[in-house]
Amino acid sequence: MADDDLDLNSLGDDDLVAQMHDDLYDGLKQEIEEGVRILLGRGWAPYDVLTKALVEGMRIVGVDFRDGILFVPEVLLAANAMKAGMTILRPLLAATGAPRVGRMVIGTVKGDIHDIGKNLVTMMMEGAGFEVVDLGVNTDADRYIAAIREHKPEILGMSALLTTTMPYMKVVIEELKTQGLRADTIVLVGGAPLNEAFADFVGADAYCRDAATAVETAKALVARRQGSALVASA
Ligand code: B1M
Repeated sequence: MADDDLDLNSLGDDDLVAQMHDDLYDGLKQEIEEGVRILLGRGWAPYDVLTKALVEGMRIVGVDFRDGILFVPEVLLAANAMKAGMTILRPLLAATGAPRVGRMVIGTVKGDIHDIGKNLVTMMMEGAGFEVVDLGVNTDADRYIAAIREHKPEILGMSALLTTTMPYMKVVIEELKTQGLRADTIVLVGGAPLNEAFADFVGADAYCRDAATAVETAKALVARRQGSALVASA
């Protein structure tokens, strides 16, 4: 047991999830790992553990960070605890046996080091059968372009969590055009401060509000492109 005072196993599902929100808030990595294992052991789907226990917990952290109740060091601990939980879930989300449907290069844009959402998108895309090349954080246009030339993905995914870094997506898309790569690359963008209007403004193909939407959008746009290619070659 990770906590001497509280046996997480003794809690019902709702209380356990509420406790996990508190533990994430307090950055208690071991407790989060234990909670994730308990929920999985009770037959919870990995996606439900992810969204109901971890993502919702991080949403609460975000509110208090915004309101000046939590500060960077505390939020970093919460992020580490969340990542520990995601590490347990990752192989389970990836092991769906889905046939390979395409490849995506993804990265958080230059100046931005938030990577939890991007990592979540990566996990879900892998689970849906996409091969994902993850460039990490603080990715400049040159690195995106080099990765596209090297890996020839159908999709480029960009993540930004800051209003100050999201405009950089336009820089990358303009560079794709300059280099003659835009027409062959589906560009998907996401991150908490974005919306559809912004995606239109920067010239992306679609805005994805969450990881599940990213998967659905990627599948639909890749299928549409493959359909057009078949028609063109007929
Ligand atoms: Co930062 N931070 N942070 N932070 N941080 C935010 C983003 C903020 C909204 C907090 C707040 O004020 N409420 C605020 C931004 C305000 C703004 O721009 N208007 C903020 C700030 C200000 C900062 C600093 C400037 C703080 C400082 O230093 N004074 C600093 C900036 C550092 C930098 O990047 N240069 C900073 C630092 C940090 C930490 C390092 C402490 C930590 C990051 C740790 C890490 O990622 N490894 C951190 C965190 C954790 C947050 C919050 C609390 C949580 C972000 C998160 O992980 N959410 C965040 C508050 C918030 O977002 N409400 C905040 C959970 C995650 C699952 O959601 O990332 O939205 P999200 O991803 C979703 C969707 O958006 C979508 O799918 C995901 C899954 O469903 N999605 C995509 C995301 N990317 C996608 C890409 C796609 C598709 C979908 O491509 C196809």
